Amino acid sequence: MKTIHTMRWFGPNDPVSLMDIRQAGCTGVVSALHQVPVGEIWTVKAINERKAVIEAENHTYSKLEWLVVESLPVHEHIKKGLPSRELFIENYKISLQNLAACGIKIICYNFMPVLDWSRTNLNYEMPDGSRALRFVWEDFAVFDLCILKRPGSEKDYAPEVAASAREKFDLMTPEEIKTLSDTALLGLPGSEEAFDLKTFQGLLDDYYYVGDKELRAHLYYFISQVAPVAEELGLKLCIHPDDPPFPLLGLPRVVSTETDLEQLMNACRVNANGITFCTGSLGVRPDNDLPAMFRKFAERVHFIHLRTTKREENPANFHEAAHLDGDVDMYEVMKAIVEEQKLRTDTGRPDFAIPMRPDHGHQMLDDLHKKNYPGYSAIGRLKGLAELRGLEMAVIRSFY
Ligand code: DNO
Repeated sequence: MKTIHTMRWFGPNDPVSLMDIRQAGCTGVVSALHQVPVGEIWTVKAINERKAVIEAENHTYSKLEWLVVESLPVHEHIKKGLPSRELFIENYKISLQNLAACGIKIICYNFMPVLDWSRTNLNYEMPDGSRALRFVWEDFAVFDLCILKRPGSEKDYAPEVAASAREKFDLMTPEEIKTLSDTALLGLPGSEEAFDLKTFQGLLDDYYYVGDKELRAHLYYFISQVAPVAEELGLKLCIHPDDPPFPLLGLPRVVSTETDLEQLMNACRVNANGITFCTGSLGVRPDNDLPAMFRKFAERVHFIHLRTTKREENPANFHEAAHLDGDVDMYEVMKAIVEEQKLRTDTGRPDFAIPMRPDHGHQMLDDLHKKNYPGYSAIGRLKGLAELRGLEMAVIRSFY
C-alpha cells in the first residue's frame, strides 16, 4: 500500500547525483530530456540513453528505475491553438509511442502559457537559517508594473498594491531589481537561464487573443487528441496544476481548482487522461480542499507531488514550508492516498502503487554552500521524503 518513492533528476548536469537519490531511499527516478527543444520528437535512442544512465549502477547497488517523465512539454502553438498545433500534436503522439516502446508509462505535462512556476524570491531565509522559495504579490507587481512595464498591467492590481509597489521600486538598488527580474523570468524547470525582458513581452503579446475560454478549449482539444493514443499504448498522462494557481501577467490559467480539474477529466473520459496531484501548487488556494479533491479524482491520479506552502500574514503571499508544516493537511492527504492504493489493490489494478516525490525542499546544511536547481537541493528533499515516509508508515500501520 506504499507509494513508490521517487525523486526528480534533471539529468547529467544535475548537481544531485543518482547515488544521492538512491541513498535517500528512492527506487524511482523522475526525469526528462530537457536538451530536446520543446515540440521535437523524443527518439527511442535518446530515451534509451537516459534510461541507461539511470540504470547504470543497478548491478552493483539497489535498483533505480526511470518511472515518470516530468515533463513532456507541450508546445506553445498547441496552447495558443494555432493551425500548426497539428504537427506538434503528431510529434507528441510519436514521443508517446517511443516512450511506450522504452517501457516508460507515466507522463507528466502542464498547460501553463509561457512560464511554468513563478516565485519572487529563491532565497527566503527561514527562522532556522535554511532557505525557501517565496512568492510576494507586491514584489510580483513591482516586476510587472515597474520592470517589465507590461501594457495593461495596472488593472491587475488593487490601487494600493500598485502604489506600494511603485514606492518599493523607487527604493530598490540596481542589484535588487536585477535579482527580482531574473527570478520572475526564470520559471522553466531544467533551465537556469531567464528570458530577457523584450523577448518575454513578445511571448506575452502572442497570447493577446487567448483568454480563459480559448485556453480551456485548446487544452481539451489537445487532451482529446493525445489521451486516447496514450490509453491505447498503456500509458498514463497526468497534468500538473498551475503554480501558483491563479492568473499572472494577464495570462489565463485553467488548471487551478477542483472545477478546472473536473472539466478536464470530463473532456476525455479515459483513464490515461489523469492528474499529477501536486499539493504544493493546489494548496496555495484556501478554497482547494485537498483531501476531498484527492478522493474525488483518485482514480485518475497517476503521480503525486507532496509539498506544502504557508500563507503569510498578507494571505496573497506564501512561502514553501517544511513538508509537514504548512497549510496542507498532509495527514489527511496521506490517508486518502493510502485508501486509494488499498482500493486499487483490492480491485486488482496493476497501478496500485502511485509514484510520489517529495516536491522541493529547503536549502540547508551543506547545501547552503552549493548551487542547485531552485527547490531541488539534496538534503532538503531527503528530509522531506524521510518525514513523508514516516507519516505514510504510521497511516498504513494504524488503519490496516
Ligand atoms: C516545479 C515543478 C514544475 C513541474 C511542471 C510539470 O518545481 O513542480 O515545474 O515540473 O509544471 O509540467
